[in-house]
Amino acid sequence: MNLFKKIIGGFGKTRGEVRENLKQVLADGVLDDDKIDEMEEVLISADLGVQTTMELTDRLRDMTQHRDLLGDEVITTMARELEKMLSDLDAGGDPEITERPWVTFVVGVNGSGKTTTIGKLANMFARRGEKVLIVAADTFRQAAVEQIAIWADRAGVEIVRGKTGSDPGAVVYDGLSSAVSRKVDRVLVDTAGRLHTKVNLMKELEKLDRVAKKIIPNAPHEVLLVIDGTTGQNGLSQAKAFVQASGVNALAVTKLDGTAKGGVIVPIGRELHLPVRWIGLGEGLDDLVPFHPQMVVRAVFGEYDLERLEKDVEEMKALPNFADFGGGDIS
Ligand SMILES: Nc1nc2c(ncn2[C@@H]2O[C@H](COP(=O)(O)OP(=O)(O)OP(=O)(O)O)[C@@H](O)[C@H]2O)c(=O)[nH]1
Ligand SMILES: [Mg+2]
Repeated sequence: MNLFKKIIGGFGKTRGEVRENLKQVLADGVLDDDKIDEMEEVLISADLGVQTTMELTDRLRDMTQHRDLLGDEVITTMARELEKMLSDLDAGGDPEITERPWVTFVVGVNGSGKTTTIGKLANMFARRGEKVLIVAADTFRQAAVEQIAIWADRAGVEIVRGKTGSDPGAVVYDGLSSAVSRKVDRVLVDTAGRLHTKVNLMKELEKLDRVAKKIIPNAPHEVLLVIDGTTGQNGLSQAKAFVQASGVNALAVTKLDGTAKGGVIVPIGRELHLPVRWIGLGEGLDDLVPFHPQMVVRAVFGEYDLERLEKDVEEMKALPNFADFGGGDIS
């Protein structure tokens, strides 16, 4: 499916709420200070963040000094300004791999979507033809190893696991040793959910780091913090604390499909000063896409008739020569 269409669909809840509310605010007359105040409320309730919202509405206020802005034009102008404000954010997706095996630790608070994200990443890398190994270092929870094994199976990749209750350090040691001998391209290490306030558990991450370096001196190449996008501003402050307490150097934000507050991706991107590599837009194997700030802004604020888009795509798929297009990017 087309990436952009996927993002439009994934941000459907946020988009529905934000566009509908903005349209109500802007229903009649030119943009004035009262309307700008109401717009602020809409944007803040979509979790765009106070700072970004204020910067954005200041720009709109400046513009109204020079000319009248009306209805949809306000939304389009605002979206364009927001795109500009986000243009300095790092692009998402995969960093350039400078070594193989490339080791990624996946960390975060309980239930944020670590295991699911690993499944989706493993699938994506495997489809690209890379040799992927999952290391199941979440030995804490009973069902955790079985859960990650199911994802490994779905993605068709190999897994190294330890018994429930066994030492995660030992699993990482075995996993990375095996990755080296099997000459894999990627290692994805699943870790137990933890709060940044739990000193012992944070120390455990440091230990995993030390163990990994014994086998591969540059490992982990990436420490990916998975943030639950439905937890809004709370999730953001939690993430800040997590980043300070550990060696996180990349972010993934999940469950953006399940919330009307998907605007949170903006303050996460701007305030954590780390690249948002991936966004999760569903529970399926394919529901992970690279973060592209401009695409997200357009998906939330742009004018699209999704139903119409779907229908057209279905009709095109039914055409006899559709296979010639490879069934790919048509929308
Ligand atoms: N809608 C939606 N659900 C998601 C997404 N990512 C994960 N989930 C769901 O969130 C729940 C928790 O996901 P897990 O991957 O088990 O989270 P975790 O961080 O590994 O959890 P712990 O190992 O217990 O800390 C599951 O029900 C997932 O299906 C997403 O992008 N969208
Ligand atoms: Mg998990």
